[in-house]
Amino acid sequence: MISHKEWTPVSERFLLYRAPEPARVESFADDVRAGLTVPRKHLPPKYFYDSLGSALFEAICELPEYYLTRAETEILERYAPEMVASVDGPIEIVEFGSGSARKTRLLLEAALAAQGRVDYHPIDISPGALISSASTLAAEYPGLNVTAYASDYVEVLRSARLRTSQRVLALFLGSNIGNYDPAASQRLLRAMSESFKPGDALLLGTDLKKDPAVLERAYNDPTGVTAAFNKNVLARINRELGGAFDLDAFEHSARYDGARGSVDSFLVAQRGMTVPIERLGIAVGLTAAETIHTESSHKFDAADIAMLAAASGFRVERAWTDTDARFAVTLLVIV
Ligand code: AVJ
Repeated sequence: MISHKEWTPVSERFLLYRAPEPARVESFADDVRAGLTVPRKHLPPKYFYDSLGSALFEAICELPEYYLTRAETEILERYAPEMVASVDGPIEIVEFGSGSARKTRLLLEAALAAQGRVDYHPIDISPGALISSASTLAAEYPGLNVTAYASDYVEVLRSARLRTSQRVLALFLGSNIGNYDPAASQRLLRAMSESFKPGDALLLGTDLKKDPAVLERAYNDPTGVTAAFNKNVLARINRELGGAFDLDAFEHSARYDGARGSVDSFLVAQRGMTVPIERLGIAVGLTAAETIHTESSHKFDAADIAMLAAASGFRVERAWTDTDARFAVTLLVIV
């Protein structure tokens, strides 16, 4: 049953879907309870992105150490028209994790140049970031028709809300896929290949495997922006769930694990403590040096990408990299 309260016509060419607030608070509460009441504590990285967390991530993208965004932007600046031309149009664009949409513009402009009008469906967990970027884009490009979804990706894919009729070019940029472990990334891409049609395409942005020192530097900036981003998930538990975390009692840690191929981020308790979380009716006990795993950022090579594609209903059509081969954008087509 689709409730009309979930849809807001923000402007003439911008329609917004918002997952109901109680459901969103509930799933945050459930995931925090599930992650902090087990021996190996963990929190899902999607909860970094409230409006402060999204702003901190934007700041991360400006860090000299965090080369990912610049490398991907370089690729799109050079190849966006070629990418769009690689798919039989007319296309509509579905974007998973649109964020500030700076890179998306390059693809939207290429599609608008090719066909004049474009339906654009951004999906993002952060309503604030989504609304501000989608309304800017709708105002700026008269040929753009925006239907935005403030929701979890899988929820949108599994529901009947996302309706596409033309050839779909889906975008999953920024190495956001890196936050999923191999089994979960296969499930997510499988959900995409099953929601769209054979011949529809996905542009997948992936950070590439490289010197571990370079990878670790990207997640351990000396200005402490990444540490603040990581700790923001605890700040969110304090704000939204009545938690009592002392953020100063945690240290940010990020290490490359070569066997897993991921930079794994943790919050490390600097002393033993008991932290009540009022709205959950629990108190979380941590020992000195105990860790909370907050994020894994998987890194890829061409074989990893080919394997992921084959396991989830896609084939690799083409790939583009930046001049230093740090990052890849791969065009996958649904078979
Ligand atoms: C947005 C998930 C791609 O893993 O590189 C940046 C998030 N975390 N610095 C990443 C992030 C710490 C980022 N992704």
